[in-house]
Amino acid sequence: MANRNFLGSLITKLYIVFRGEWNPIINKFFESRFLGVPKIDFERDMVPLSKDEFKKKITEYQYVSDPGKGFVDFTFLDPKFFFWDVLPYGRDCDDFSYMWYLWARFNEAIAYQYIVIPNFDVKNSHVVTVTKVGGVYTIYDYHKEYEARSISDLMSIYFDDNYKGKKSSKDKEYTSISYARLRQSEDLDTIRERLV
Ligand SMILES: [Ca+2]
Repeated sequence: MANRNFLGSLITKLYIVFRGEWNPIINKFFESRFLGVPKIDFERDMVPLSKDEFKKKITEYQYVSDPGKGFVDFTFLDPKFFFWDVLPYGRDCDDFSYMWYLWARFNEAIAYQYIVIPNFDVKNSHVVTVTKVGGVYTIYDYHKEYEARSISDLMSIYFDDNYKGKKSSKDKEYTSISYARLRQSEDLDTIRERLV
C-alpha cells in the first residue's frame, strides 16, 4: 500500500491555490486567440450519453500538450475547445479530467478533480476526476476507472496500478503519492455560467 506523502500534498495544495487564481486569466487569454470555434451544447449532447458512450466520445480526441510543451499548465473552461478537431494545444490530462468532471456533475454525482503526484516527481504530476456515488469513490483517468470505499484506498489502488514498480524521472522507485483537490464539486449553476 502506498504512503501518502504529506509534504508533497502541502506543496500540491499551494500550487492549487496559485492555479485557481491564475487559470481564469490564462483561460481568457488563450480563448481570445481562437475565434469561430464551433459552439457545443454539452448538456444536450454529452450529458445524456452513458458512461461508456461518453468515454468513447472523448477518447476519440487526441491528446495535445498545453502551450510550451506543457509548461503553461491550464484548462480551457468552455468544453467547446476540447471538442474542436483542430485544437493546437490544451487537451492534456486536466482537460480530459475536466470533461469527466462536467459529465459526472451534470449526471448528479459528487465530483472533484484531483492532482496526483508520485513522490516529489512533479514532472509526472497528473490530474484525474474522482466521483462519489452511494459511498463508492471512482477515479476516471482517460479510459481507465478504479473504485474504492475511501479516497485513501482509491489512491492506493491507483498508485499500485500506475506507479508501483516504476521509476521516477530521477530513476528512483516510486513509494508514495501526494494528492489534493484541484476542483471542488461545484453547483450546476456555477458550472453553467462557464459554458455559455
Ligand atoms: Ca490542460
